[in-house]
Parts: sequence; structure tokens; C-alpha cells
Amino acid sequence: MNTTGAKQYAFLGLGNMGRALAGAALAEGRGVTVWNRTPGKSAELEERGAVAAESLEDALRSSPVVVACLFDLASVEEQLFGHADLLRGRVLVNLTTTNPEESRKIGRWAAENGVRYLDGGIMATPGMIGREGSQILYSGEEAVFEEERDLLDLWGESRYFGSDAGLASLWDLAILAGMYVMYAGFFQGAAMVGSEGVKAVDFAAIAQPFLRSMTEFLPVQAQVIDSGSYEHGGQSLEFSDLGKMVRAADDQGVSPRAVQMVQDLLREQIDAGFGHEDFERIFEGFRGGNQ
Ligand code: FVH
Repeated sequence: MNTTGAKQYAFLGLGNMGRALAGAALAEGRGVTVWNRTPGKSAELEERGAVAAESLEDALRSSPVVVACLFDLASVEEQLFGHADLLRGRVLVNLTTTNPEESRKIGRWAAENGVRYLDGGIMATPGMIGREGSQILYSGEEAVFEEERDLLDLWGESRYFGSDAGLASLWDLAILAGMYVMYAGFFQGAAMVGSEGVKAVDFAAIAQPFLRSMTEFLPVQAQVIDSGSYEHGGQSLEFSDLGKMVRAADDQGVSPRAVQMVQDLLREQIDAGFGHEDFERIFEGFRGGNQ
């Protein structure tokens, strides 16, 4: 049964993340209606006070604010694009992961149909929702972001990036790019010592403190990049040469491809005559510039 007088929200999608988001709203006494394409995922939320809608249409009618956490753009299109009539005038907070162009596509559809749209990128796992360290990035209608802060802030630190609906997604995917490449380097290292029978957990125990401390340098490296000059006397490209790492992996029968990617970026800058400049210069390789 809905909590009398409480603000009402509809949650679409009860996967691991959708359940965590709805659960955080319930924990703060909000009125929650839930819907999932496949029935059977709402029992625990119902025990905590959520109402399970009998249909998607009922869920959309139940609340002025609809939170979607589906799988991808296709699932959002499939479920919502045919229901503009029911969503008109309502707020749609879409936390489904999409790329920037996909987010913009949903934003355009929302604008054409009078749906108040906020796009979100979740920088957290389901277990982190509502806990320290959880950040959710937003873009789209700023007034919606401000009006709904009492909901959004339940899930984590809320950050707004602008009215272009694709911006939250751009930031989300940019941060994840850093995460995945870091993981790939760690996995290559695990394979290197693994070739001598070392378990990955033992490698992690020793590598993690060092890798964690290295992240402290990110703001310093960012300052070098923003300065537009790579002559700050930091570690030079020539000094950074990763040939030894590539060779060590090869000699152990391990693919060096994670480190080879960085080595290629380094070589590109050295070959262009910038070997004496700071390591951060490889940033230019991503922009396609060698000036
Ligand atoms: N889980 C995580 O750590 C990450 C953190 C960052 C953000 N992601 C994104 O959140 C979206 C949902 O992720 P999830 O973890 O809840 O994913 P699943 O547990 O796999 O649940 C998927 C739900 O999506 C529903 N669904 C899939 N296709 C459709 C469709 N065509 N129409 C309607 N619903 C659909 C699915 O329903 P069902 O299969 O149970 O019927 C689940 O409710 C996602 O974008 C992540 O990238 C999570």
C-alpha cells in the first residue's frame, strides 16, 4: 500500500540496479510503484511497502515522476516511446546506460512529447546505492534536477552537467574508460606473475596499495594537460619507455597488448620529436594532435 501523503514515484525495471534505487526510496518513506517486464522480481520490495503495478500503463499513471532503469536504449524505446500520451507532463528520470547520442535521442523524443526529461549515469554498483562513494551524473532539464533533488540525493552524490541530455552519459563513459583500461593493465600484470604460478589474489594484495597511491597523481597530471604545455620537468616520454614491460610479458608467454597500447602512444610522440617532454603528452595522441 502506498504511504499516505508521501511523494509518489514509479520505478520501471527491477534488475539489480532498479531494485536498489526503488529500495532506497522506500527506505525513506516514499510512495513507490514498481513495474518489471518479467513478473516475479518485486516480492521483496512489496514486503517493504511498494505497490506492484499490474501493467506498464498502470505504473506510468501512478506517479508524477517515473524512474527508468532498463537495459539499454532499445528497451527504453520499446517500453516508453509508444506511451508519450501517458508520460506527457510527467518527469522521466532515465538511469539506463546509453551512449551520448542515444541519450540525446531520448531527450529529443521527450521534448517533442512534453515529457520532462533528466538523463542519468550511475557511478556505483547496486550495493553502493545510498552509501558514501556513490555518485550519479545528470544532464537534461535543470529544473527537474533541482525539483527532484530530494529523490536523487537518496541514491548518492548528485551532479548536474548541463541541458544537453548526452552530457551525463559522456562523463559516465569517460570515467568508465579510465576504469576498464586500468583493469586491463592490472590483468596483464596478473598474467605476467601468473606465468610463474602466482595467484591473482596474491598479486592484487601487493599491487593494490601502489595502484591506489598512483591515483593521487591524477589531479597533478590533469593540471599539466590543462596547461597545454608538457615541459614541466616531470617524467619524460623517453624515460617512460615501456619496452621492458612489453619484453617481460613476451618472454613469459603473455600477451603484452595492454602495455603495448600505452607504448604505441609513447612512441608516436617520441617519433614526432617530443621525447624530452613529459609523459602526459600522450594525451595529445587521443586528440589526434602532435603540435
Ligand atoms: N549493475 C551495475 O553495477 C551497473 C552500474 C552502472 C549502471 N548500470 C546500468 O543500469 C541499468 C540496469 O542495470 P541492472 O544491473 O539493473 O541490470 P539487470 O540486473 O541485468 O536488469 C536489467 C533490467 O532491464 C530489464 N529489461 C531488459 N530488456 C528489457 C526490455 N526490452 N523491456 C523492458 N525491460 C527490459 C530487465 O527486465 P527483465 O529481463 O527482468 O524482464 C531488468 O529489469 C543498465 O543500463 C546498466 O548498464 C548498472
